[in-house]
Amino acid sequence: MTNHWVDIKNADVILIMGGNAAEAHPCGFKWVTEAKEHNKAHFMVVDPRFNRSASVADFYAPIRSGSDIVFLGGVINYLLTNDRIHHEYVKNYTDFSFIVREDFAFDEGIFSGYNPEKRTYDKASWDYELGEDGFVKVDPTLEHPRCVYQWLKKHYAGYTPEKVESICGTPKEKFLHVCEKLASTAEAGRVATILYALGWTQHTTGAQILRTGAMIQLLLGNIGIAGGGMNALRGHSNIQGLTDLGILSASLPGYLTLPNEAEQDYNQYIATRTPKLLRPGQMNYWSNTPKFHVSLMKAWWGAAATAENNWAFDYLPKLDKQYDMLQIFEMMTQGKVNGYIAQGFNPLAALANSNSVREGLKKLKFLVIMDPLVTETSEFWKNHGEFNDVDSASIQTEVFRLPTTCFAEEDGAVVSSSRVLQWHWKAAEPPGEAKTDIAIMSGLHLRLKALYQKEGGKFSEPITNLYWPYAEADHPSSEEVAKEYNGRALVDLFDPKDPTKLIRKAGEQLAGFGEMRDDGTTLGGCWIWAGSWTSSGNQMARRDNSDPTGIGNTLNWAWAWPANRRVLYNRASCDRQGKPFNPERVLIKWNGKQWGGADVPDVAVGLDPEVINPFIMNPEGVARLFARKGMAEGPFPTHYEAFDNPLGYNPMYPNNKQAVISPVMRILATAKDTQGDPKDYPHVGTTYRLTEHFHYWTKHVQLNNIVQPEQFVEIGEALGKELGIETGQKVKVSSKRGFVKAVAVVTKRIKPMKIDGKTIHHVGVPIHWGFSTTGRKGYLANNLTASVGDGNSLTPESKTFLVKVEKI
Ligand SMILES: Nc1nc2c(c(=O)[nH]1)N[C@H]1C(S)=C(S)[C@@H](COP(=O)(O)OP(=O)(O)OC[C@H]3O[C@@H](n4cnc5c(=O)[nH]c(N)nc54)[C@H](O)[C@@H]3O)O[C@H]1N2
Ligand SMILES: Nc1nc2c(c(=O)[nH]1)N[C@H]1C(S)=C(S)[C@@H](COP(=O)(O)OP(=O)(O)OC[C@H]3O[C@@H](n4cnc5c(=O)[nH]c(N)nc54)[C@H](O)[C@@H]3O)O[C@H]1N2
Ligand SMILES: [Mo]
Repeated sequence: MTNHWVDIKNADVILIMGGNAAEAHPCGFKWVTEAKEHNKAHFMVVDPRFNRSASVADFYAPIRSGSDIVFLGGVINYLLTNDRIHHEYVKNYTDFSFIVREDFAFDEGIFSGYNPEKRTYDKASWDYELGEDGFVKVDPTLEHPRCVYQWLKKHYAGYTPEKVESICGTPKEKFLHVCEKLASTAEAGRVATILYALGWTQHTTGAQILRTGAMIQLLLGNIGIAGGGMNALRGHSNIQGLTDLGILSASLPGYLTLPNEAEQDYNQYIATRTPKLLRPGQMNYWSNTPKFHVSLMKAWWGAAATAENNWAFDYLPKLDKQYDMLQIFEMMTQGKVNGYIAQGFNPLAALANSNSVREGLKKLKFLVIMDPLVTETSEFWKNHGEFNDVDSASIQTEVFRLPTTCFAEEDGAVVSSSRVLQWHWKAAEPPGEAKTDIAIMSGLHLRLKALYQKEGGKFSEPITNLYWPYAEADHPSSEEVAKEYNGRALVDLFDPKDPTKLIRKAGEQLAGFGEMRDDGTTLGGCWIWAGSWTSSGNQMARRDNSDPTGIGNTLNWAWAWPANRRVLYNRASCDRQGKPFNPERVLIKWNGKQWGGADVPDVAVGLDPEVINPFIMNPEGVARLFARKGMAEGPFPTHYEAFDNPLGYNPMYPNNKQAVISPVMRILATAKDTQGDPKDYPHVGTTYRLTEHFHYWTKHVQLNNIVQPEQFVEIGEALGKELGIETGQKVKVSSKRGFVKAVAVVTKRIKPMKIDGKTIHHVGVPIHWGFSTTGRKGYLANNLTASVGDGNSLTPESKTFLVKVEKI
């Protein structure tokens, strides 16, 4: 979230699109209710189903699953053609006036630089035009035909209300209602928030859907504003912490990135991560990368990370590809993986295309499961009749189960969607042989280290030299690990401006990332978390919820990254002179001498408010409507159909076969020949959650099984009538990849849509069933989905696929 849960109460307009917060985030959803009650907020839901959130909304509009970019592109078109944008904000704080390179082009769904054989882009032309001084050329009059504003207008001109109706199935007047309500927040005194989750992310165009939402918020001047923002309602408890810590294949902690295969040279690696300024007088925060990177290397390898060995740069893997889960499971099916550790992860149930995942698991030599529970993955080798019909005797994979504790059985911090790190305390002793994840991982590490030390081995230094300064080597405490993330001084640190002034004594905790150094004198495991455990103690354990201004920021409750800031980019809530756009909801303001207010100011260096623009993480200082080379599909979000799609062509660019599906969609070998044909699979399937279950584990809990006892699928009344299916009857739902059998719920909540003249029905498949359960067994929803992913995030397309429904 750019903002935070409580801040939703400050919104005038709320759009939930691509999420169902009333169902999946019922506790945080109360802030939507607060906004409605105390702020008369207008609350809108756009979803293929009239879902639980829609049932308490002021307004609901249907949309065909997989078509959100048409809808949101249509909103951009509406805002630009009707001139409903926040002019001052857009002019000063975005790249509206920046000029784009002359060789950048777009034609019928494809940008310049496309190689159809390799399905990749050469992104060279996707850039601003630079002057001789190295800075981007701008045209403040906005008349230059290649300025971002003119490009935007041109790119979205075809995204008309009529197109939205015919491609998304959203009636034109409903679409225009959403446009009008969002547009009402272009004025400084009003603000809209956008709340989203998997209905946006789990598409092969997912990352671009989110971008389109963010572009709308920028045009409206709603980023950095109380009650505004782009707010990802995150999933698992602490999944925010997972991304913060970089537990993704290509990431390092704090959104630093691993080198790729071509980056063998340390200086080159650092140089590409410390970009040059693109506009005069700006400040690019990533220029601090070496301080964060070196502090991280010191945390991992201690004395073994030296200036001479480039701070152990050679110890980092250099990636030849992104080893995300789709990739690993593809390699597994090809017999290229010996062993796999599933830690708190149930891939057989969770990952797309379960049948292919199972084939991969069968080819492993060994599989380690770290989980408090038995899972489908830990039992993949066991015959469960129709639900997991395998021949156990033929499976050679050796499976080890290492029982872990769960969160209530250990101390630690959980990071919420709000970026708030909140400490919690152990409530119970673990049962049986269960050990904490830290103890298990430490045990593995120490044994591997001992083996390498005894027997030697190729390039063992990254393991044998790992810095391990914990009191009990086989069980570091949560406190020790948390303090390491924050960082500490390794020697006495003096003020760079006044070398006689001591700021930190050797061993002392750092106060924030501003104290990190690139000369090996500081250590810190996750720079964005610096400040969470300072010399005055554990900031995450703070529990003072006082809120002097009433805006909801509670700066003394736990601790938020970065720097305890509650609303990111809050500098953008004020004009260039530092005067709040909305004097009624002040986050920060400039009093002529300094910044102050209800939040930690997001300003770079010095206090001159007129010089440095608010988006200091970009070398141009402003937010990008033109994404330059940042996205795989192109600088402007563009509509493509899903891998499985009901039309077989792209109704936005009907004359171009290259642009039917995303031209850079990740299509795994395991997805080959698995694309569904609408002739065989005419309905649009989607998967989702129910409040009463949490993924695949609450089916071990009797109470949850009582309230939600049996697997079901939802179809609309029209489809029910067409197929002669009534509520309570058993149906089979199949895709090109597999099938599920379940009880039908025939509902008014799903209505047929007319898409480019063709009638389309949606079929809803809740995800929670499987065969490892103390309740009734069911089929894995992911029997239906394909091994394809978004070209940027590699997220599987769980939200749109083609199915056929039959009565059994
Ligand atoms: N009770 C409960 N709560 C949970 C979870 C749980 O398992 N149980 N899981 C947690 C996790 S890990 C996560 S990630 C979150 C997920 O939170 P959400 O994303 O809110 O949950 P979902 O139910 O997966 O999907 C949300 C909505 O997306 C809609 N949708 C499908 N396709 C499209 C589309 O193309 N466009 C639009 N606009 N909408 C579409 C679906 O109809 C559904 O209403 O929930 C978290 N909360
Ligand atoms: N078709 C379809 N597929 C989906 C989705 C969808 O909407 N549709 N949603 C996707 C999303 S957003 C998610 S997040 C995934 C969820 O997929 P998973 O994360 O694989 O599902 P969970 O059942 O939550 O599995 C987490 C496991 O962690 C264990 N666990 C709990 N606490 C601890 C602990 O402290 N330590 C360890 N080691 N283990 C612990 C639990 O017992 C559980 O077995 O599913 C994804 N798959
Ligand atoms: Mo999730």
